[in-house]
Amino acid sequence: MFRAGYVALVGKPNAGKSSLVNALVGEKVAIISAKPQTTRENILGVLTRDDGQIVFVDTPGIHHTKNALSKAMMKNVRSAVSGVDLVLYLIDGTTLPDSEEEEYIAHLGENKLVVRSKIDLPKQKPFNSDIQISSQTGENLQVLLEKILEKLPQYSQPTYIFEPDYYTDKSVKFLIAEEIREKALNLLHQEVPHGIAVEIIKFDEQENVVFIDADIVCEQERHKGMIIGKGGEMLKKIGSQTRTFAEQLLDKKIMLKLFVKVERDWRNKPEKVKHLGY
Ligand SMILES: Nc1nc2c(ncn2[C@@H]2O[C@H](COP(=O)(O)OP(=O)(O)O)[C@@H](O)[C@H]2O)c(=O)[nH]1
Ligand SMILES: [Mg+2]
Repeated sequence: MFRAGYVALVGKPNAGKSSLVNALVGEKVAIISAKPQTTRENILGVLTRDDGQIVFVDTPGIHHTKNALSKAMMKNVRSAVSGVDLVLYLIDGTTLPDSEEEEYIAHLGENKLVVRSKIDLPKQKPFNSDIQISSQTGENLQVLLEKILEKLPQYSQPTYIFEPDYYTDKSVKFLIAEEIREKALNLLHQEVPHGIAVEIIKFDEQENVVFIDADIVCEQERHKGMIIGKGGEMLKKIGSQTRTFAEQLLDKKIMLKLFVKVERDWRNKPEKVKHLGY
């Protein structure tokens, strides 16, 4: 028997959704950071096995701020949840669900699994869940996959939603832009990271080398200074860490040039949010 279907991952920012998708798919489709609201749009990660195919939909976290970027992100969450076969609701095991979350979970109905995440961490809090996992150690991930498959539509023969070797709906350009954003998020401190977007402005793939130019868009002149860093050190670090990922992804030499651009208050401007792809 073959099973195939769509599974959305929902939960608060930082619950570990993107880490879980990457761990289950076995490829890095979504960037990870300790800063909330890292994931901005829905990302598909596809796992294909002999007995089934699971299409994971990683979503931005559920949150309540009101700028144009947040609104676009929440719209992405709602659209992911409607029309999937199963929802995984993730809760960081070191926290307790609040009343809004409880209500949201109840409202999801039958086709859901409540997943306690990060069980490798000490100081776990008591709450009910269907399964407990750690993306870091891999604990219970195989059991989770079995539980997911059980809940997906059945077919008498292999019925693929996507080609078996396909693992994400995102382009190489998107994955590299996101990698730049992840490196910036993880290397920069303070208030800068939330206001960052990355736009690939040149992607020229030759036989042995790929030339990539990208803009890191920030909201203020002083943020620009922080992203560039003293003597260009910060920008250099972001670039070299991204290059390692891109070279593995494309199996070619990467010539990466990063620029920093100020777009005042872009997160409050719907047209800018849209232009930047969110
Ligand atoms: N210890 C531990 N940390 C985790 C685990 N899963 C995710 N994290 C961390 O939690 C933070 C948020 O993870 P992320 O996957 O980006 O969460 P998302 O916002 O729900 O997508 C990151 O710092 C991750 O490294 C886990 O299983 N164990
Ligand atoms: Mg995420």
